[in-house]
Amino acid sequence: MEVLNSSIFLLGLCLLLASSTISSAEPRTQNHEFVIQATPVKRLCKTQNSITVNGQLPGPTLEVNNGDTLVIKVTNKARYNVTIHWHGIRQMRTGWADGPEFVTQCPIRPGGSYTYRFTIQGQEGTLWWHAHSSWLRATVYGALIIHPKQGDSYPFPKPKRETTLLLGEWWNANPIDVVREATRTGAAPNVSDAYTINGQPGDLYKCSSKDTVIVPIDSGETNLLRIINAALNQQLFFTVANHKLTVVGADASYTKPFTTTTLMLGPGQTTDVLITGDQPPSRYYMAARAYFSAQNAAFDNTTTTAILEYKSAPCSNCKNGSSTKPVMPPLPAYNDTNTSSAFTTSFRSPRKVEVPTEIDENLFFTVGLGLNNCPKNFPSSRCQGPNGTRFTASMNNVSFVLPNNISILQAYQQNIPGVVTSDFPANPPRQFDYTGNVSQSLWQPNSGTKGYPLKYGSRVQVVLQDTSIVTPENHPIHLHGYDFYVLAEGFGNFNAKTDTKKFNLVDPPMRNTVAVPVNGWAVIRFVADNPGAWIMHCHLDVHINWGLAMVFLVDNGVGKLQSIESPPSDLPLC
Ligand SMILES: *[C@@H]1O[C@H](CO)[C@@H](O)[C@H](O)[C@H]1NC(C)=O
Ligand SMILES: *[C@@H]1O[C@H](CO)[C@@H](O)[C@H](O)[C@H]1NC(C)=O
Ligand SMILES: *[C@@H]1O[C@H](CO)[C@@H](O)[C@H](O)[C@H]1NC(C)=O
Ligand SMILES: *[C@@H]1O[C@H](CO)[C@@H](O)[C@H](O)[C@H]1NC(C)=O
Ligand SMILES: *[C@@H]1O[C@H](CO)[C@@H](O)[C@H](O)[C@H]1NC(C)=O
Ligand SMILES: *[C@@H]1O[C@H](CO)[C@@H](O)[C@H](O)[C@H]1NC(C)=O
Ligand SMILES: *[C@@H]1O[C@H](CO)[C@@H](O)[C@H](O)[C@H]1NC(C)=O
Ligand SMILES: *[C@@H]1O[C@H](CO)[C@@H](O)[C@H](O)[C@H]1NC(C)=O
Ligand SMILES: *[C@@H]1O[C@H](CO)[C@@H](O)[C@H](O)[C@H]1NC(C)=O
Ligand SMILES: *[C@@H]1O[C@H](CO)[C@@H](O)[C@H](O)[C@H]1NC(C)=O
Ligand SMILES: [Cu+2]
Repeated sequence: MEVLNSSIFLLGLCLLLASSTISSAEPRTQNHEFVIQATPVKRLCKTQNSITVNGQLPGPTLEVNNGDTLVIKVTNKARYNVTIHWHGIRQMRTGWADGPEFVTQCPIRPGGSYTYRFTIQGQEGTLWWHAHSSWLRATVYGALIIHPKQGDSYPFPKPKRETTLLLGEWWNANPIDVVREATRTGAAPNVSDAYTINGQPGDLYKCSSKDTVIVPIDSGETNLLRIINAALNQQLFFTVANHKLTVVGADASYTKPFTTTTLMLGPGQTTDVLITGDQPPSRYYMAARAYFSAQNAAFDNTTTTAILEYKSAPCSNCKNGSSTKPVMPPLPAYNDTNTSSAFTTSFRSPRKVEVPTEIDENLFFTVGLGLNNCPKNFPSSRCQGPNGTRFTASMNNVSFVLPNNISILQAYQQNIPGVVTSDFPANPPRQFDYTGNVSQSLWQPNSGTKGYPLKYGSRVQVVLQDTSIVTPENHPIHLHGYDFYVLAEGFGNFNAKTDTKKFNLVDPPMRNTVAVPVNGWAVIRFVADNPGAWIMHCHLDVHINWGLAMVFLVDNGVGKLQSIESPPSDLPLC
């Protein structure tokens, strides 16, 4: 009896082991629950009722393998409409799970829920998720880490440790009140009170020392840092005292490794770097602060820090407050465009890639701000922008307006008229010296909900050109549903004759968000192989509010595998 039992037990164990080996190599499905809820959060000496996921700030980290499927049930127990966007996930044929409110779905209303289902296809590296509704992403965000398929490895030596660093932005006020106030007054919104690393401002701010994030390292080991700019409205420089950083990936695409001391990330961008414990065991600050390229505008000029701490540092975990003061790194000047540009032009794909060389759609989009004169029926309290105007922004002189009673994707798929028109201009309606002193007669854009139609499989090039209307500025432009190659970037007006020669058609980097240089341009290419309605927008939330966005309407190809899936039955309706 005993013998029989144990042999059955052994047999069972073998089966269990066999099945777990098999299943671990197969793609898996992960189920998660996200509860959106108000949670008391104490920062900078004050407690605020912040909107969080599951009471956490930042929210939970999702860790998957390439090929896995995520099923995330989002329940809204907050008092605001909400949606969640899985930033950088291609969402092949699953556009209904992309998340931007009124673009691919109506919001999940208070008390409602929606289950996002999607599969990771051919992506590896660091992405993140965030609310895509008003300014909720100030506190509703988290990391989405995609490991290689089970059994596959990184294209660099396996790091000893991996640490994710989410750079965020914190307001002492309720961020929704801040954006609502700006929408009412027409002025620029109040700037933030702090930047954060993994939700913590760090010890250069008041009441923050004891919660400063500690990143451990051992002498001699090489670790991977996954850095994500989740700030709402600010490009950030990031550096670590006395340590070099070797960039190996960005936006969940690997890059040809290069070494630098300073990173610049626009909101939405991620950068993976290797760091080696090759300095005397001690404590070193990791610091981030603004790269600010606009003129005559307020910005948050504070600095957030975490501490890189050698395990063998003298008294590394003294509880009596006598630990050695960390070494502070120098940071570039706030307006150091040279450092930003030196960094963003260093990216290459690891090897030769297949860039589309023939182009079906050659598009030229201006991106920039504007000022609307005060409408006649508005009191002056609603026109508190420069000289009694209201701030606005546009692409190709169209300031983007979201529908409020249906999503663009539903309207597009079901041919419901009067929601989105297919007449977004392929070129600016007027050509002018985009980076010069632009006549004020050009400063007021039109507004509308215009999409640019793309045939399935078309090869698309977009020149993104900053304008100096109101102020030149670096704009982090993010495209949903696609990764794209960045062929070139430069300053001044894009010149097709001379600048086309600078295109990297060999090993350009692949990204989902490109930092269009201040007073300059960037050129991207992608193949429209994912049907749906995909928003392309500036990832400074203040600029989205002002209308710096447009949508691509990509039609279905031939057959099921080239067509968008049917909408899920629980898709929130308006
Ligand atoms: C914005 O800042 C102004 C000036 O400090 C302040 O009076 C106002 O209350 C702030 N608005 C919000 C929503 O916090
Ligand atoms: C940040 O800005 C404030 C107010 O605009 C100014 O008083 C302060 O000196 C600035 N700090 C730094 C470090 O630049
Ligand atoms: C703090 O603790 C460390 C050891 O953990 C000790 O070396 C040091 O003298 C202590 N400092 C004070 C001020 O007590
Ligand atoms: C950057 O700011 C400094 C002063 O804050 C100024 O002297 C310098 O001209 C600025 N540089 C650029 C490129 O705008
Ligand atoms: C930035 O680069 C330009 C062109 O290379 C150079 O002329 C300028 O002096 C640099 N500015 C700074 C502040 O380094
Ligand atoms: C505001 O008006 C003043 C005086 O008319 C002018 O110098 C300035 O350029 C204007 N600013 C903007 C942003 O229109
Ligand atoms: C949605 O709103 C638009 C503009 O306000 C209106 O024209 C349209 O009829 C509305 N559609 C539905 C389905 O209610
Ligand atoms: C820009 O142009 C306007 C009118 O065209 C002129 O009044 C203003 O002085 C110019 N500004 C600069 C900085 O050249
Ligand atoms: C944008 O369109 C408006 C309205 O037609 C016009 O007044 C303005 O000059 C245009 N601006 C540009 C940059 O095309
Ligand atoms: C919430 O979403 C509904 C559509 O589902 C919309 O009618 C309503 O205006 C939204 N509320 C706010 C405050 O935006
Ligand atoms: Cu912008």
